[in-house]
Amino acid sequence: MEHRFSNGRLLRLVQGDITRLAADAIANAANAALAGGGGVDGAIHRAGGPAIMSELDEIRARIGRCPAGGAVATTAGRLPARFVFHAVGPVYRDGRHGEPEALASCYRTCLDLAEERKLGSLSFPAISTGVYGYPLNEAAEIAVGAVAGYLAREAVTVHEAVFVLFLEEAYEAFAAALCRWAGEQVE
Ligand code: AR6
Repeated sequence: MEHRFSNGRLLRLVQGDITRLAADAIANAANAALAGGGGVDGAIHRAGGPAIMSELDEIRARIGRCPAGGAVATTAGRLPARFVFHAVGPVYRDGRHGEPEALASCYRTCLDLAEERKLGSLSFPAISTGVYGYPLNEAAEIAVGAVAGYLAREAVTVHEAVFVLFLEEAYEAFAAALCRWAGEQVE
């Protein structure tokens, strides 16, 4: 499924493994310690190789932890991309502890990192919807709202953003959120 904005930018949804899809940058669902882990984080480090962790070691030595809502950039190693943006999603409690703002900020920070590097394409997993327990429908609404709102602006260098959803239920939730978002826009 895809949505083309009136400024020509494209938002796509794909079901699959984010490490297999080429993009200028791939977003990762990381943790505040930038220490690697399971889920999509494990898959990205496995496929990208040790160069990613050695760059994260340097970043950690410089800045310590990365707060929820933030992201840091590294090489993509062997992945079919130039950069990985390690975004730290919020751990879901009840949605009233800043989780929606932190989740939206993850996506926007990655888009800012892409803009700073003048990149054309960026792929995202469904941040926080695995181990961090964010309810899928709420997370989809926030993710689609943040990325679509960003792409709809004029003069962004990112011409294509792709949500790569591992599970069918995640794909369905994001597709429903994108339909709703598109239906609410008056172009
Ligand atoms: N490609 C795309 N999406 C994937 C892949 C893949 N290869 N593998 C899993 N997913 P999670 P979180 C989906 O748990 O909730 C890690 O240990 C998965 O189905 O990876 O943000 C980190 O180090 C789910 O929808 O990330 C942190 O400690 C989504 O990716 C913690 O987990 C996110 O699930 C972060 O938790």
